[in-house]
Amino acid sequence: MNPVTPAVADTAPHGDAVAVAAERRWAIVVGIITVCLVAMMVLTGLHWAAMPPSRVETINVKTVHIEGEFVESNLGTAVGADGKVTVRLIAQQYSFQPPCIVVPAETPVTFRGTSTDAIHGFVVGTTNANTMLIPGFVATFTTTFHKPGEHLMPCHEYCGTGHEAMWARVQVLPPAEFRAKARVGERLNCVPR
Ligand SMILES: [Cu+2]
Repeated sequence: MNPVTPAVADTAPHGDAVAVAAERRWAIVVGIITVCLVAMMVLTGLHWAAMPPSRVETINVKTVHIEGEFVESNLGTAVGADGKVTVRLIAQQYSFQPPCIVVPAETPVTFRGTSTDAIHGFVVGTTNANTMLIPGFVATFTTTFHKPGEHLMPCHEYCGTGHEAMWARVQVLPPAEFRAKARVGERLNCVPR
């Protein structure tokens, strides 16, 4: 009499049942994940359809260099009479103007930017400052840099053969140091002269 045979005969159907149960559990998990993803797509789609972007600001790309807000003398960091800090910049193949941007820490900073040629974009280091720059449109957002320091600001939209060399620097200064440098009506940058 072989004692092993009945044991094998016993475990074989049992093993099948375990495998089937495990497969069923995973199928249910995958089904739940799929349903959640589709629900997210539908809900965000409906949400954005119901709430389009609140503002679209256009600009004439042919005259952006020679008149209006983005002429060269107006680029850089401006401090308004009300103390509000605005950074104006232009992206073009393959640089940002100004290539070194100076901002205060712990202060809301509004960025306004556009592109003169292709689609560009930028992200400031590991902060949440991040936008696309599209010819003919003004991109704007307001953010606060919490710590003084220096960040790299690379172009993050592939814009041509020089894309990888397209970046600027952002210097975040302690608020007092920034205020000491800033004059109302002047445009600040940290480009070495
Ligand atoms: Cu670019």
